Amino acid sequence: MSNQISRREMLGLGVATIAGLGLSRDQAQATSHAVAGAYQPFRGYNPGSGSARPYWEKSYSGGPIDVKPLPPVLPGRGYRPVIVPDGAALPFKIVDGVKVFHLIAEEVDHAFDSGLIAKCWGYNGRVNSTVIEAVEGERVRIYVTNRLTVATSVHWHGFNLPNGMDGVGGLTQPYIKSGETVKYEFTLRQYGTQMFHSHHDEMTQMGMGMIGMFVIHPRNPRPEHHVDRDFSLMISEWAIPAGTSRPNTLEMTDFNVLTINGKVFPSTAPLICKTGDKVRIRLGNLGATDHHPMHIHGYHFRVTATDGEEIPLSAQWPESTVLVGVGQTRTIEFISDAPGDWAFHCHMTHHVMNQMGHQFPNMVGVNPAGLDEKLRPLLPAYMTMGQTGMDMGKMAEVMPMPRNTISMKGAAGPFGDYISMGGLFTVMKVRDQLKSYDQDPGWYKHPSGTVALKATDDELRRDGIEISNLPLTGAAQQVIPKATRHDGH
Ligand SMILES: [Cu+2]
Repeated sequence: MSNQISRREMLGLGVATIAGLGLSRDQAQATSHAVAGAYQPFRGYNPGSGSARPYWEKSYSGGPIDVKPLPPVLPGRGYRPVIVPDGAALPFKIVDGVKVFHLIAEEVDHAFDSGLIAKCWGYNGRVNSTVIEAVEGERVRIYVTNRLTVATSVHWHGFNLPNGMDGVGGLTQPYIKSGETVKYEFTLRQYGTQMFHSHHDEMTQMGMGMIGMFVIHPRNPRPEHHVDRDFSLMISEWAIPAGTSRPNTLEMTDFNVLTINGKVFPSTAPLICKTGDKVRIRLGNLGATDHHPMHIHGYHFRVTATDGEEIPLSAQWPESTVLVGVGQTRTIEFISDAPGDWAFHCHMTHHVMNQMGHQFPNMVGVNPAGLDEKLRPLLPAYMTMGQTGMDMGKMAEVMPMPRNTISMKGAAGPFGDYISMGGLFTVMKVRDQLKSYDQDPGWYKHPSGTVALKATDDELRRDGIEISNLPLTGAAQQVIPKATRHDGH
């Protein structure tokens, strides 16, 4: 009995909780159908901030639907627009106090990289990188014109909205048929990083590129909402066999093109910051199958929002890798106080490869001496690959590739060596001085003595590191023929 709460105690607890929130029983039981006048902006979960919402509330759907919207806000006036590397925000106009957008679903010849162009589907001429931006409390009207040859619909992912605006083709609305224009309209009763995507034949349509970010800025930003750099990055994955130019949306596991805002490294635009900036990166994942542990070098960040909902300061996780699952958004924030060229990438090693990085026999550790010479008379372009791993960023330069194909990875780096990365990889460039955020500052110039370089003989001698007498151990002992061994055995 001592471990159980009696019914009387439970009732007492209920009354105390309701009293603590300053609500009457009637208010606490109010439903979303109650009309509540003008929309009340959310003032945050943090204690002491005069929160309009209790930490946990009965309704998690944004409260009453029938609220009077608040006036529209212009970019640069009430909010600072997000930065969309390799993309852009959708333009809007204001008609009678409503923000009006026009989304156009269409086929796009999309360049993942200068070497790979494919017929994809997207919105307003872009693939994965058209962002809709608005402000909490606004009324938005979004016309969707379908210029595809098949029906579609648009789902507003993570939104608290009337059911008939939810965009599930066949369930909450008729399809948007080819050539038709459909009108969505609702009031934004929340803020945060949300997304939108086709919700008809998802496997095909999302796989062809019909996804995007939808950023809702807070109506009354608190000081902690201010950032200097606010990046919006949408992650996706594609199966485009080498030499072809149309994504294979039937593929379920073997993706060979992994993108940030529709681009693969080295074509992903760098994230340019000044030393000391407060940086926010909004990450969304609407790929088919894979979750992506996105990792930053040189820093730890705080995860400040999940699926667009803010995390109270006391519950924020410090991390250097955040898992962005399919259908999720994660918002991370940090101060860019360490200058340099910092890698920011998915930590699944197969996700930092481009095309051509799969479907070869495993040759690691195999000595194929003479094999290439023997086979060349039969197969002039033959080259055994992978016996020392896949350190072949320059492959495109030394072997012929099918047309419309990008090499599996790699870009010329500042030291003459290739950066052996592709896919879900970008570089955050932090500089003490910047001419402009819009201009790539080039490679970082490291202060003298701060780069890992080949050790000198003097250094080795000083620290007693013997190289010439190193006994061979483990695998090296087994692989290297006896005649070449120098350890006297
Ligand atoms: Cu990944």
